[in-house]
Amino acid sequence: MKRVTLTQFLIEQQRKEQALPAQLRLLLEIVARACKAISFTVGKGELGDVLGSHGSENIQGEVQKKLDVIANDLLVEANEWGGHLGALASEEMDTIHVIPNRYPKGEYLLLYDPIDGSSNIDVNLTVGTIFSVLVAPEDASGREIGEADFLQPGSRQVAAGYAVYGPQTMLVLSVGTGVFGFTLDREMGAWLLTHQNMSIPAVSSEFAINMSNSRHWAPPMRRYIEECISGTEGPRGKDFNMRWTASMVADVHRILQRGGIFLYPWDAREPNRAGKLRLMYEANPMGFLIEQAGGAATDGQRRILDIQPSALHERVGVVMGSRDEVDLIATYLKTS
Ligand code: AHM
Ligand code: MG
Repeated sequence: MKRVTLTQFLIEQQRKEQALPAQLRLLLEIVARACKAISFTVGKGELGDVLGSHGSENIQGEVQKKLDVIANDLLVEANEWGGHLGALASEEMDTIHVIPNRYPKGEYLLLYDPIDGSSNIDVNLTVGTIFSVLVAPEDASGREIGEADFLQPGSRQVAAGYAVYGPQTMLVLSVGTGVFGFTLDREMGAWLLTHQNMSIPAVSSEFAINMSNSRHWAPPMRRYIEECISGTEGPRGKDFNMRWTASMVADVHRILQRGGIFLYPWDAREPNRAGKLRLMYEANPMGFLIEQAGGAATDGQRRILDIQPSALHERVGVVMGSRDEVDLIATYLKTS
């Protein structure tokens, strides 16, 4: 069977009426190439001496794994020479990385979480890379990009996606015209379109949450999960299933295909109603994909993509997936 490659797909998007700009196409190809390199590195595991701790901490006080650092460096190296970026930002870097003067610069801003689900690395379970693309504000042309230029709501993303390093490596991408999945053909080294127009069923009966945090949740969140667990006996009148992989990429990837809801809500341990996950590197790109696939994404109160960020590494509560379930939780939170 002859399949469409990622390059063909992107060129076709470029030729459409709402054309994908050529510079953005090149940027996405470079990100995809870096994800290919990360996939091979992840796949080597112990043989490549890439497992274990790097012995450093990131700005959020989390211990960095060797692979967090390797994947971050691969993305920086792959992207900084291309000529289409003004700067990039990463969950694993304290502040933004402005493209050095020895390279040409462009109007795009790239944000990413190089290895999402880091706690899975050393036990050979699924991890991924998440990325988001913004355009630098118009008044930034001719001056150096600053952190403030990145603080744009997720609705301004022009592209977002993730690579999932599971039994197969896949790239799932949206440029605002739906969600498309590409599987890495390891022999050819090519991304081939395998998942057209991915869409989330509105109704579902599967949830993903770290139940060990339940004592810290807000009461409406506890109510929602308790009602799911009470099955046919409870007010929902049906049985629910639970999955938690501790890798947002893997959980969202499942939900994009068979529906369900992913929750990492704000809990009482976090001040200012901030959750665990990062707005700019995790919630925004995944929220963009989920909406593009017909689902919904909120922090419980606000649409994720409407949130005006106030800091690069800002954290946020996350509720995303099948629209009906997200709406129900929003109702519980409003009436509490
Ligand atoms: P990471 O980017 O440092 O890996 O953290 C994000 C991950 C998500 O992928 C996942 O949903 C969550 O953290 C798991 O957290 P927990 O270990 O608290 O269940
Ligand atoms: Mg992450």
